[in-house]
Amino acid sequence: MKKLNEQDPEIFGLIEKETERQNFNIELIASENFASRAVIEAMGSCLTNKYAEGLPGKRYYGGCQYVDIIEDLARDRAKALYNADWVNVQPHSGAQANAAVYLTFMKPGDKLLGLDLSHGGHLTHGSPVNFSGITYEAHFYGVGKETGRIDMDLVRDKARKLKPRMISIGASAYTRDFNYEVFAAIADEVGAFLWMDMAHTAGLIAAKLLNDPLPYCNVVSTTTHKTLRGPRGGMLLLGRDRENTLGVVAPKSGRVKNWSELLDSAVFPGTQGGPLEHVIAAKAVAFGEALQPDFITYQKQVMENAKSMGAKFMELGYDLVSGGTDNHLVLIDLRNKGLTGKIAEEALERAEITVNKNMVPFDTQSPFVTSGIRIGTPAMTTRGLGKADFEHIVQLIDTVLQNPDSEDVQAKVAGEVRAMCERFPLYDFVTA
Ligand code: DSN
Repeated sequence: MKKLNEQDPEIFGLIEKETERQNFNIELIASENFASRAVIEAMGSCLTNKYAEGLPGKRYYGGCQYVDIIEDLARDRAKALYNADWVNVQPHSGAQANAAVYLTFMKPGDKLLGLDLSHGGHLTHGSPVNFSGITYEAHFYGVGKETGRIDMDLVRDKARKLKPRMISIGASAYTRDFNYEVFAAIADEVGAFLWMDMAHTAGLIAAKLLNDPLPYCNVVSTTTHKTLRGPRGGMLLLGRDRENTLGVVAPKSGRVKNWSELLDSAVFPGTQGGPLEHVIAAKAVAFGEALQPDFITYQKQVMENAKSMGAKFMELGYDLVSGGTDNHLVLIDLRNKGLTGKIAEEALERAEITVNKNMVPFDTQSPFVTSGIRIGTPAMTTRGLGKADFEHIVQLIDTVLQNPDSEDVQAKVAGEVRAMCERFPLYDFVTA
């Protein structure tokens, strides 16, 4: 980044600081990861200059011969990764992918049934402060108080009562797998569309370590930067097997269009303008990486690390929502430790350990304070940490949380964090 340093030392200096932060913090935000150098190089390319509204072979601009090939490669690799019938790699983010889902399957005022945000759901699944909750009539299912797991009887009862137009699955703070077969049976019974937002678990699903939603859902959306370890962005997918029981008539022509056409139009021109071809190239690179055998090894390690971390936390008396994990994260209810999520997040940050405060089911605190923290393994597993390292991290976290006001403890732990990060080098190229 020599040129950037010469031309704009202010921005360069801040990127340098952020690189340093990423290199020497223990990064445990469950939705974050470290993209490879190849992915970052593709994102930093001249493809950012190109307008390419439309799809490969059907663009509104000339000069698209190379971005067409790149976008086709991204689509083909994604299809191979998920055994999908169709994908759209243009959504700028997960929220944009989800906007296209709504535009395709719902009309304003239609009913949605999704997982409650405070039980692990996502803002775009009907929260009243999000376009999804503002535009559609959102209703929620949640987890059982005792089990911490989604209560499928509750989902069925609510679905029967409400007759929603769409049922959403997917979460940002849920530690168990989903039973898509049961969700699909409920959706079929009440005549609802079924949508899975697999943003958090896309990498684990690609590695076939979690159940596959594609055969059961009418549509699947995702981000590409979490467990999937690509660039920041979104994607939509259709499976091969799901029989679509409800037809959609295109608003203008009156012609019954197939789902892929409707979803493509919902992305562009429905909700977006020009696609980010530099990010699409980086998605293609990341999907290429995910098709390699070592990606499965990585995802297995992500899961094993999360399980070990969860077991260690429980050994130290922490209360894990649902009593453990099937995926890449643990959700800790800190009430038995007399702490809030806010206090824990801030104390850990001073010790160079990054987590996020998180609502836990049936939380008694506000979203700005919360009773929990969410901790994920994808990023530090990318750096090469294994089971024993994660158990050591739990010890460090416990040391900080036992003394959340002690600057001495935080400084001592920060020293250990730095030593650990030095053993697992990350980026030396971003500002080199
Ligand atoms: N913000 C993401 C997360 O942290 O889970 C979801 O979009």
